[in-house]
Amino acid sequence: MTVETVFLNGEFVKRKDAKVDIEDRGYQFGDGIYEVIRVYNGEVFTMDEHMERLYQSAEKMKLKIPFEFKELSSIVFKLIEVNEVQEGSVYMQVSRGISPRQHHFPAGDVSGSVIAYTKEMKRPLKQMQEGVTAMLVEDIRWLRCDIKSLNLLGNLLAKEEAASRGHFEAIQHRGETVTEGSSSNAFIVKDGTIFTHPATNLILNGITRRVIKELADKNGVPFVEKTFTVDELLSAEEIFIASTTSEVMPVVKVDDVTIGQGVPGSLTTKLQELFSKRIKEDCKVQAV
Ligand code: DCS
Repeated sequence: MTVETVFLNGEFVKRKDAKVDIEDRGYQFGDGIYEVIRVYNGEVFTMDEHMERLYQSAEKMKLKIPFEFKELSSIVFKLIEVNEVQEGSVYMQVSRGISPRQHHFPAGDVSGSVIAYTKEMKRPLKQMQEGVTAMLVEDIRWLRCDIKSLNLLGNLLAKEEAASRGHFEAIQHRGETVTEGSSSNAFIVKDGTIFTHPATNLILNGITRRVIKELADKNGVPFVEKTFTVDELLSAEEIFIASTTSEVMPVVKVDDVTIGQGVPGSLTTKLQELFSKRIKEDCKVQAV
């Protein structure tokens, strides 16, 4: 097996040689941003959308990414090439850099730290076919969930609570309103219409969510960005979650409540097919 190459602050190095400073603000404060990008058949899926969101997150955090869009994109392409990734993902992170620990931002000459690495990963086909279970968890996160920030403690606590009880995902809610999963967006189907939380500061506007909206619009499936309640979730005809790694993932049970017939719903299955077709078109892979 080849030794994995990673990108660290301007250099391609072997993973074992990639060392991070203890006063990196990403490490100390979670003061940074990240993206997870999917690779199918050696090709990057929705690359520009992910890169654009990274720069948008940076702007919202007043963080300067020390590379131009094109430079950073070519770093991602090079990593995939040297590590010969066929099916996998790229993780990319930018922190506010290294400076003596202090809460306020360092002076302008401190450059952001950029890291990126690749990972082999199969599509979760079995779970996509059978569906997964989820647990409802109160959303205790901050009010800027639109920023893909390294600060994920709220998400981690939610996921841990769900995972420790054997669930695939935590579906979070602020009071009566369902927001999103701990690492995914959440959708319900009601009277043949897909509902999902609008892209406000309370959720991350997922790239997968945007692809699903585009596919729904193109194929005459009603798609409405409108909040829904916990009760509406539990009485939905279908539920699915979506993310870069989970794609379109049916949820067949929430807590003790079986959703629909307890199997992936027909609209969810249709969206999975459309999504697979889109992957095939963009990355030249076989559809499932
Ligand atoms: N909401 C949250 C809180 C997320 O963390 C993610 C993805 C999404 C929604 C879905 O966004 P994408 O469709 O753009 O992936 N989280 C990434 C993560 O942390 N691991 O995998 C995906």
